[in-house]
Amino acid sequence: MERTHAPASPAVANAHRRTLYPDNEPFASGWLATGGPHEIYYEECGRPDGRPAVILHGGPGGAINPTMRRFFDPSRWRMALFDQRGCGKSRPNASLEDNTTWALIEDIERLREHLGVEKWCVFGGSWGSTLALAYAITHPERVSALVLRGIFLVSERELRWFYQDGASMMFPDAWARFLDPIPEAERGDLMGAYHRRLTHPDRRVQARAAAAWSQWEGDTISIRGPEARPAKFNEMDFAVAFARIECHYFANKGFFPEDGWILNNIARIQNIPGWIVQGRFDVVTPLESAWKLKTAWPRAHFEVVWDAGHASTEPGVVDGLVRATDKALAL
Ligand code: STX
Repeated sequence: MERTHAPASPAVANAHRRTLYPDNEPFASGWLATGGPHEIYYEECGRPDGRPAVILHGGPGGAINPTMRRFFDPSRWRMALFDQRGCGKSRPNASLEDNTTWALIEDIERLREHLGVEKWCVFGGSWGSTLALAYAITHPERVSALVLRGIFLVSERELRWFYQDGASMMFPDAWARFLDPIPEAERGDLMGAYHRRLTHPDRRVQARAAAAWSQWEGDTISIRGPEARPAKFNEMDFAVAFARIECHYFANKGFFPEDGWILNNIARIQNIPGWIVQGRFDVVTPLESAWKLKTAWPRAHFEVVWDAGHASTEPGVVDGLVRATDKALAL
């Protein structure tokens, strides 16, 4: 196993770390029809004749943002980014209709065909890693490499850790805010209690639950803790789509046919080159899942960042991911 060097302080470590590529603007964007109720917003960034990559955001329900264009060298890659069903600029907003992992995988294929790409590097963190793995397992011939961060397998164990009992012990302050909208009598099944509220016909009930749900994730995402909650988790439009879609997917256990489906089918991606970058102190998607993945997929490079939590912008995580996308160019 590779570890990033652990010097006396993050400041010393950061002096040796790669940083994001410069900000860049899409050279194309649009909405892709799905044949059903959803239209998918996508962007193409970098170089039109560059090496193809697709960037999958987290959540689910999290949406793309301009920082996500900066993990690949824009002078060498052709990046495709899209907002998954119901979130970001995809339409209709916050819709749970026909919104499943398998529908998202079909959207990736639809976008690939629309862009005339044969095979691409698939990049994703957190839920983006889940979706990348599920896509690669179902369409291995379309994947040239996988670059993954904050590995999330949507197992019952991970969901219980983050939404019922586990992470609560490390963030009792943030956890108290997560519990607040739910009466004591319903706290034995927080996922169920939140699901009822997030699918409630009264938008005010949805909004209150969505704010608390989203803030819980924002408070736990960075190694710097609740004080570093990113501003978007406080924005109501973001929070409602994020919370409704996440809870819908997790109440349905990711729509996987069985717990452990990704690891049970890992043989399908044995020959795909991969990079896994994982924060040691990731509380949202603890290291155990990345460890299980790299054990089952020995071909993948595995890097644990000693001073990082879950966020893609933790300096050591950026460093690992940027080095990985550079290496993927040499394939
Ligand atoms: N959700 C994990 C996840 O995929 C349980 C995720 N966490 N935060 C994000 O995604 C965003 C950064 C996209 C908001």
